[in-house]
Amino acid sequence: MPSTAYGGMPRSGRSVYQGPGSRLLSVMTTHTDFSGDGRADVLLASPWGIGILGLAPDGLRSTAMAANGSGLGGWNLQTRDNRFGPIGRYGGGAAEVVVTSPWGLGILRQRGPGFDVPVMAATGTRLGGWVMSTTDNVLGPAADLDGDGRDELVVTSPWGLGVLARAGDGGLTSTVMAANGTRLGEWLLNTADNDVVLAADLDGDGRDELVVVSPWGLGVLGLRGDALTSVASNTSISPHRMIRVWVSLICSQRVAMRSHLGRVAGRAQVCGAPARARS
Ligand SMILES: [Ca+2]
Ligand SMILES: [Ca+2]
Repeated sequence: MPSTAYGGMPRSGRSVYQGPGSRLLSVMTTHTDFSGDGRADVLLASPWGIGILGLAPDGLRSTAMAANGSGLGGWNLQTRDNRFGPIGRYGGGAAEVVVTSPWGLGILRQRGPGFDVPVMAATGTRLGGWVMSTTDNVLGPAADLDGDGRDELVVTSPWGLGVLARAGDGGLTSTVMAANGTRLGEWLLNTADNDVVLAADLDGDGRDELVVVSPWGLGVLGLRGDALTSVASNTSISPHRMIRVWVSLICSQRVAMRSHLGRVAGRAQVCGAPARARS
């Protein structure tokens, strides 16, 4: 189980870590291997820029960094107004992170000691049928709903819910769209009070399901065919899996609360259970 605990300054000459203004970004998921070496990394943003820390025998070392103002494949990095997340394997390989700004959305990945943003879309762009807007879209979680080994991006807006996936041309396109008021199986979609709180493969079929909560209760949505639908839960999900999901849910909420507090005060102790349960 990867650890995201952070215990001090990286020992490189320059440091992306800038004390209380730094934000630890890689606490919401276990898939944080940005370099592709099979080991989890720590992603940080600070008033200086962004960086990735990897655990070496003598401590944490920065393996990639970029200063604010860098042009990352056309993306103007500015941690003052850039927001990061969710982290996912959108290309099916190493971890990548969605980055948003008032201008639009990109997918940021590590490239050697730096970063690039191979996918960008300005606010107002139509991705398939979904009109992407960083003004009112809520992004996440990342989930491999179709089981092809690549994560999709779940996005909600005042209109409804969409699923964005990498397209053949390398861009993003919507693979699922559902307006508020639509019945997804037995679940009545209303993004005004629905929250997608977790993605996990609850039934072990290799496809992630989405755990959705509302004032009414909790539902599980899965991609069946080309549509999201509520998954018959009690008969197909073993108690063992549900326990893992609940532990993950509780821990992800604890982590989310700390994330909203938004500060790494010298060290971060992170709940160890994965935010996305797989077995
Ligand atoms: Ca997928
Ligand atoms: Ca599944």
